[in-house]
This record gives sequence, structure tokens and C-alpha cells, in this order.
Amino acid sequence: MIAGFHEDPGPGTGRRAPRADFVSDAPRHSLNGQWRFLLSGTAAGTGPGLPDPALDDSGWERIRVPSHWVLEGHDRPLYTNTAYPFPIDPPYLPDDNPTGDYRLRFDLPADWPAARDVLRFQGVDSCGTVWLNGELLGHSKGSRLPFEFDVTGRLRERGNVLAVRVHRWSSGSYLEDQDMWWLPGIFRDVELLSRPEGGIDDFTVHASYHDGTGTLLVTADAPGLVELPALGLAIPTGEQVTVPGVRPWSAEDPCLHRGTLTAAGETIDLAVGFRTVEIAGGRLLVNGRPILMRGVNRHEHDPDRGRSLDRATMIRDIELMKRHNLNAVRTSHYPPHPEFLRLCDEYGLWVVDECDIETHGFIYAGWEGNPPAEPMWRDALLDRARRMVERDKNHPSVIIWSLGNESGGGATFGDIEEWIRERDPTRPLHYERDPSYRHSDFYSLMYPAQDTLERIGQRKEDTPAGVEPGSPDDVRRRELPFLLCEYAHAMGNGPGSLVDYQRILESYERFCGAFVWEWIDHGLAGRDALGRRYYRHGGDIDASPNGERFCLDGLLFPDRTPSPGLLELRKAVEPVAMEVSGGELVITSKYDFTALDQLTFRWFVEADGMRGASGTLSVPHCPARSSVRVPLPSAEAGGDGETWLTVEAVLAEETRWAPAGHVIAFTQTHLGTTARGRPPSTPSPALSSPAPDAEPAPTPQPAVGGRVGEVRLGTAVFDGRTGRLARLGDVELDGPVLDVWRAPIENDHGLGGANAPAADWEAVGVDRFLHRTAALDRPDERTLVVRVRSGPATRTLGFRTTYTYRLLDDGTLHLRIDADPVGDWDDTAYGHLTVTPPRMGTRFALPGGYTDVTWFGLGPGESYADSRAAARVGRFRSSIDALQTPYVVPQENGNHVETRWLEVSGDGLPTLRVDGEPHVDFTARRWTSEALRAARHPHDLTDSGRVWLNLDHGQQGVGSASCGPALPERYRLKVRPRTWSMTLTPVRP
Ligand code: IPT
Repeated sequence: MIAGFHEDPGPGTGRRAPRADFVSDAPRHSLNGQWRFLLSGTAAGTGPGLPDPALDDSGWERIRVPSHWVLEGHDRPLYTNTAYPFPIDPPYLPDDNPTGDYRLRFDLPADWPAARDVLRFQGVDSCGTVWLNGELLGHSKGSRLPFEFDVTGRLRERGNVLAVRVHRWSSGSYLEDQDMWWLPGIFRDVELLSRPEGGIDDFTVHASYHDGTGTLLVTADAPGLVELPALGLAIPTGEQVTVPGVRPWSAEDPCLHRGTLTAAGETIDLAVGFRTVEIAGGRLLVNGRPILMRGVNRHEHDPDRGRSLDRATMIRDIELMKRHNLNAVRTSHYPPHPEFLRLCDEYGLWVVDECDIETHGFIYAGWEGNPPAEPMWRDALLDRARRMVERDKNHPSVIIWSLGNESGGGATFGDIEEWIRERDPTRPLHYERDPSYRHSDFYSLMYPAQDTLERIGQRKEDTPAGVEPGSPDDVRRRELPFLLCEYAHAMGNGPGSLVDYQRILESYERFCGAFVWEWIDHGLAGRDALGRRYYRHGGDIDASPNGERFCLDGLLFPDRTPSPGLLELRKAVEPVAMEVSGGELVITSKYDFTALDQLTFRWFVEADGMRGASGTLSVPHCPARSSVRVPLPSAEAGGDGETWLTVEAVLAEETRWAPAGHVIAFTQTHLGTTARGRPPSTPSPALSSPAPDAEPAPTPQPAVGGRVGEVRLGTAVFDGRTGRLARLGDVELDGPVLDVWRAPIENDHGLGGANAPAADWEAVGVDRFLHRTAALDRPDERTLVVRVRSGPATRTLGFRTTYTYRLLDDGTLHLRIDADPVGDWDDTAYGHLTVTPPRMGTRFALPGGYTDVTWFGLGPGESYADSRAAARVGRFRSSIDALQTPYVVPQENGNHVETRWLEVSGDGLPTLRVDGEPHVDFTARRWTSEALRAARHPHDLTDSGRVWLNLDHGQQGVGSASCGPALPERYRLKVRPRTWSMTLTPVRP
């Protein structure tokens, strides 16, 4: 077998030197569009005839460029997390190597000048060999980086034939083991550029800012004139000027000074942002001030187009980030399309630009032969760093270079560091995976627990494994700022603790920013048997190895709908904190640069969720990182029930990324509570004592006035054997049944068997309790006591629950539930395991005709113990269908903590009202938790014909243990006696 270019570990051949990506008025001809395409099974492709202009390709398929062929009906996408889908046999690849041969016939535009010509590919995955009119130009690897060929003198006016052979696997694939779909193809733009003779090919903008003064120097490989009209500047390249009083660039105020760089035959667009990045005193400073990045890790993803994104989608991402109070993005784990960075300059985001290097799969070789440690790969790795830095160096938004992700350590990182420091001393470097941190200006980790992070903030972290305590590396690292490059794994329902993390991040000067993993679920669009659209994960494609669902860990669903996790993040990172203290509202700006003048503070009062007085606060000038106090509005409650004051900080005027009135931050304060009509009722102490250990015999006899097998209490009818409510007035229902389980969320499965409570629940049977009604007692006319023991087969563990019903004077039914643990919850039979149930609650079945829920409590979205900051106290209404959060893989969702009351209604049916005492958690859905667990996709969930209503004491938090620390103890439900109460009222329609 002849090794082709694709197995050569070198980065490429025949390419031009990397240079800045810029926009100019020089002729540019897009070669995007329909190309001829044929896919073959091996690296030989269609054979040696591919470049031949005379080859008859009329029978070939057509494919759009840019795209990934696996998303255009050829072969299939594959997803692995860390594993290489080929043997670790570097730099070689298996013979089975799907290879796409591309051909394009094109004419030059009529007015194409006679000058130098450059052919540019913005991204080819994984490797492209290129011929023009039968002549080999060269090849290139580095999928997410551009490459160019000089084609001067090789073009014809008409009938040019461009041929490209693209291999799915190449030596470059060993350097591209990011946790994402393997998506081959020419997936970014292809273009022909006319480069003027004697013109500028590459230039560097040095625009710094110190104490109100900017300094500008543009260097270039040919002479040119720099003009920034608004600043009255016209200077030749190579000449430095100072600009007093200039407005600097920051993510908060992305001031770009637009102008031109004019050189022979060309005018280049300039967008200069004056800013200086430095590390001083162990902190990251921009323009002399510390910054805190509130960031996300962004992969390029679209459910139909993969990593082939259009500009509108890039803008959508940035708008969504800005609208959710994010100010930073780590381009995990490769440089994005260059247009994205132009947009970051314009909209204002701090960017950590990350190189297209990840060798994670060497973990399965014990890191033996890891490319950064092998001289054979040095050129390829350095080439990637150079192409990133040269392409992106002129973007003010790029403030940090990241050398790559999850690639262990190796000498080549030292070479890369040296090269970048020499080429661009203006930006600090980040690399997380080498515990010496020698090549990084930041200490950095992924997914630390909160207490670990707290110690890092205090610079008291444990010395990383492999580093000698007290050694120079240890001492140096402790002085570095800390950048949390990944945390809060947003897989499925979650992440939890965002507010906890933010509190820590804002408490210590060492922290310069944190990036949630990750921005968007990498689901790929599919159609079910009925033609309904759904999203596929790795496990939906028959391939091995397979990372399965791990690609679904974003804050956006694949269609870019914000998940509840993103709404929680928006609240956790809101840049304005408001707190009521001593009758005043204390407003604290967490902006690093801008004052709060762009915000309006509006307020309103609600009683039992009904809107009362409202107005606008007059807030004095509040500079960045400072506080002001304003008097609270004197608002009357004006209604019964709980009264709350809400203050919202909103955009006073429309911005580029959001309309006027867009809410940046909010706070709520409880003003007081007045009676709602029904006196709070407490069952008599005698009835509330826990059930004695000796159980009375079951008493399933009919009660006076009931049919055989029935017990009645006012309008409430109970099943005489189970003691469950069967009817309340005209409301038909079946329940309560003790429910201590939830359909596991991704975080309940943990990572690779660690922190996997769902498995523990199943091991002991928390998911399959059986119930035995031990006794029904009527201590008096108005009271029914039902005693039930619940637990799983094969175990002693369970709960003994006492349901005490009391008929109140107004005819409503009061229910108190006392659940006491019994048996052995410390499971010693199969290793020592203390199981905590995910839920303490009761489940009711209602007729399927119920359609809506109105409630007063937290809403409108779902809330959990450790993810509830985004929810507000108020009155909300939703259809039961809309209460479901459509996680791409079905799992527990739609909980509402601290619900004061709710009403379940449906056309022609009596409404069921539930008043918590003081609260219940509720969920309502058309399927059971068991069905939710069994479903693989949302379309597997079908209406059971009933509504399943959970009225719970509580549920454990969501955490982010799918890749991260275990759920903190405080968000779990310890096994101990629990009591909760509510009243149930039928309301006529
Ligand atoms: C970390 C990776 O950097 C990221 O790409 C992604 O895989 C994430 O985890 C999990 O979704 S690596 C992990 C082993 C900590």
C-alpha cells in the first residue's frame, strides 16, 4: 500500500504562508455552490484520473460546498467522545478510509484582473489534496484552519477544473480527537482571491490602551496608508501614533474605530479596537482593570449543517449569548469560522481562541506516543498554532490564545509557546492539561468541586499530582490567575449550582472567568417513522466505538431553543445585583467597564400574583464595580395573599443584540402576606405522631354511608382496600401513591459509573416500590387515617406512610403525609451504599381530560433545589403539554419547587385545587416517570390517557455529575422522617 499524503504526519505541502484573514475591495470570487462528488471506500478515491480536466464526471453526484458529505446523504456521521475511531497506529489509518473526490468546473468572472491569484480553503475535514487544471497544488491538514495556494498563471478564463480529494481519516485526525461528531468534507468556504501586485498580503494591527491613551501601529509586508477618519488619523504603515482620549474596546463597550488600510491596488477594511491585555499581580487585566469572564464553550453546530454554519447562525449564537448575560466564549476546541470573530469584535465578547489540537484518545495508550511529546508531529502542531495566530491576530475580541485541549503534555507545547510569545507578545496563553502549567499564563482546571474552587480562589489549592510541592512550578502556579475552562456540564436537565459557582467566582480576585460546558447540544436532525423531526445522538447511529448521548450537553437544544439551564445561567451571571436592605434597594454593578446608565429600573407589585402598582426607579449614576442605594417604592399591597415587589433592570434603548426593555437582571422581595380566606389548618397532634411500629390489622370494611369497598369523608370517596382517594366532589382521581423516584436525568447516571445514583436506585429498588395498605382508621367523623408500607421486592427498606385526611369546615380536604423510613437503607449486601431517594412525594392519576395548570409559586419554567434562581414568584398558567421540557433524551423535567397553590383544569371538568402548607413541588404530565425513563426520544412518549400529577415534599437537585463532582449533600434528600401537608378542593367549572 502506498502511503499517500494523508498518512504523512507533516501538515501540508505547496501552501502559502499563513496570514491574516481580512476583508478588502480586491476581487474575490466564491467557489461555493454545487460541485461534482463521488465517495469511495479507500484513500485511493476514484483513482488517479481525478485531476484530469478531461475526466467525464457527468455521472457523478452533486454536492453543495461547503458541507459535510455525511450530512448530505453519503455515508454516516460518527460520534465519539475521547476514543479514536481507528487503531492507535500513528500516523497510519485503516484501509477503509471513506474518501470524497470533488470536482468543480468554473470560469473566471468577466472582469477578473490579471494579477496574483490565490485559492483559499477556509476549512477541509480532515485533509485535502488539491489540483487545478490537472496540476497538483499541494495538500493540507488541520481541519478548522485555512490554507491557500498561489495559483497565479494557472487559471484560464473559461473551463477551469478544480479537483479536491478529501480523506475522512488522515494523520491530522490524530490531532483532532475533540469530543464531537466526525464530519468530513469541504465544510467552509472556498474562494478565489485576486491579490494586487505589490500589495499588502499580511498586516498586524497593534492597538493598545493605557490610562486613556491609545497607541496604534500597523505593520505590513508592503507599504500602505492607515486611515481612521473618526479619529482624524492618516499614518503610513510602520509608524506608531498615540491617540489621547480614545475610547477603548471591551466586551461591554465594543468600540471599533473603522477605517481603511490602503495599499497598491487594494483598500482593506480596518476595525481597530484599542485594548491591552496583561497579567499583573496575579490577575488578568484588560485596559488596566480586572475582568471576570462569564463564558461558554462553543462548538460550531447546526442540526442540519453540522459545523458548516452560515453567518445568520453565528449572529444568532452571539445574540443569544449577549441576551443571556454572557460576555465570553472559548472557541472549543478549534478556531471558528473567521466571520464569527469579526462578529465578536462588533457585538462584544471576550474570546479565548483555541487551537485545533486534541489528542485525547491517547489516554487509551496510557499517553504512550502522545503527539506533543513526539518529534514526528512537531511541524504539524506548530503549523496549527501559526495558522491560528496569523489568521486571527487582528481581532480585539481575541484576548487569550489557547494551545489546545486535552492533549497531555509534551515538548512541542514548549515550542508552540515560544513561537507564539515571539510572534504575539500581546496576549496571554492558556493550556489546561499540563500540570506544570509551564506553557500557560493561567492556572486552569475542568469540573472542580465547589470546595476545590474555593481553595483555588484563596491560592491554597493542593499541589497538582506530578508537581513537587514548593518547586518553582508550584510557586509560579500559585501566583497565576485562575481560568475555569470548563464547569457545569450542561447535559440533559441541569446544570445545578450555577449560583453557588458564581458566588465563589465573584469572591476571589484570582478568578478571571469561567466557561460552562457547553453552548449547544450536538443533536443531528432526523425523522421518525411518521416523518416527525427529532434529534439524533451518537447512539442513534449504529457505529462503534460510540460516545452515545454525551454530545447532548449544551445550554441550547439542537434547534437553538434556550434550555432551562441557560435561563438559570443568565440569572446566575447577571451583571447587576439588587438586594433589599434597610428599606432600600442596593444596586451593585458587576460590569467591569460600563456604568449602569444604559439601564432602566422598573418595578411592580403583585399580590397573589395579581399585578398592582408599578413604576420606574430613579437610579443615580453607578460606575462599574460599585453600588448605589435607592429608596424602595412605597407600594401598597392592594390585595390578599403574598405580596411581592419585583424590580427589573432592563435595557433603556435597543442595542445591536436586544430590543429596549430586554431584562438584564431582576430581584424580588416579599412585602408581606394577608389571609387568602382559608384559615391555615393543622391536624390535631394526636393524629400527627408517627405510626407505631406494631401495625393494627387492615380494616377494609365499608364505612357508614359508603358502598362496599368505599370510605367516605364529606364529598371525598376512598377506595376501602387501598385507602386511596377515588373521588373528591366531582373530581375523579386515584392517589396518593408514595413516589420516591424520578426518571433519571443524565446527571443521575454520573460519568462512567462514578457518581451514579440512578444505578444505586435501581440496585435497591427505589424505582419499583410495592405498597401494602396496613390500616384505615376513623378516629372521628371528620378524619380518616390510612397507613401504608411501601418498599421494593427483596428488600427491607422502604417507608411507612401515614396519610391523615381531615374534612375542614368549608368542605375541603386536608391531607397530611408522614413518611418514616423503615428497614435497611445502608445497603451492605452489595458493597456499602447509602442510597438517598431522588424524590419524596406522592403521585395522583387524573382523567386525561385535564389540560391546564394555573399556579402561584415559582415559574414560569421548571425549578429544582439547586437550579431555581431563574424562577420568579408569581401566578402562572400553562397547558400540561407545555409544562414538559423536551430534553432530547427524555428524563425528569418540569418540576416546580415552592408551589403555594395550583389548579388543574380541563374543559367541562371540575377544577382540582391544591393548596400547599406552605408549599408542594409539582409536576404534571401525560405519562408516568416509568414511561419517561423508557423513552429514547421525545416521540416515544405517548399520552397514557391520564394526567399524572405529583404533589411532592421535594426532589433532589440536578447537579452536573454527568461530568463533574457529585451532587452536594445539601441538595439530596437524606433518608429521615418527612412530613408535608396540603388541602385538596374540588372547584365547580
Ligand atoms: C472535557 C472535554 O474537554 C470536553 O471536550 C468535553 O468532552 C467534556 O469534557 C465533557 O463533555 S474532558 C473530560 C474528560 C473532563
